[in-house]
Amino acid sequence: LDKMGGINEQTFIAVKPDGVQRGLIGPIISRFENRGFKLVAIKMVVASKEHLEKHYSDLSDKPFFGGLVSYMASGAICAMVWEGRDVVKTGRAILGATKPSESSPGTIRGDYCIDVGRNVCHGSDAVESAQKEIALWFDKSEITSWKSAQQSWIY
Ligand code: RTP
Repeated sequence: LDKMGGINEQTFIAVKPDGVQRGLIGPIISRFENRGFKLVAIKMVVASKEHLEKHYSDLSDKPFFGGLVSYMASGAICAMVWEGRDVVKTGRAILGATKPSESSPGTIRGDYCIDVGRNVCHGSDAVESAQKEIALWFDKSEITSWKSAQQSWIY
């Protein structure tokens, strides 16, 4: 087995407007950094409703869709791309279950929120959706390629 296999997998992680307002960008970044993942893109964005309707197009028939889009458009979001082996799946585990009442203590949602409509963070749910979301939120030129000096200690 190639020891470096899959280490270029990427996921889209966002700190939602409530997370930004509550000062949780730092703690959220720390959890991904501490795990050993590599931050390859980051920016603050106030997204338009049109952009968010595209981002959440799979949820357009849900009763909470309008409220979700308004909440996400209500302030600045910290948009990021994180890289590393199994980062999509592990990223979801770091975030915790969508419903805070089901997210374990030790996860971001399990430690920082109560309400599903104010659940502080987003993470792509599959490798294919990650690729779509990264392309929606970032231009290729905004995604860096750099070699972590710690890499040989992580893999
Ligand atoms: P996310 O996309 O934000 O990482 O969340 P997710 O995949 O874990 O959950 P998903 O089912 O895709 O829902 C997206 C976001 O919609 C909001 N939501 N509100 N009011 C409700 O019942 C409800 N259900 C979901 C949450 O903010 C959820 O993260």
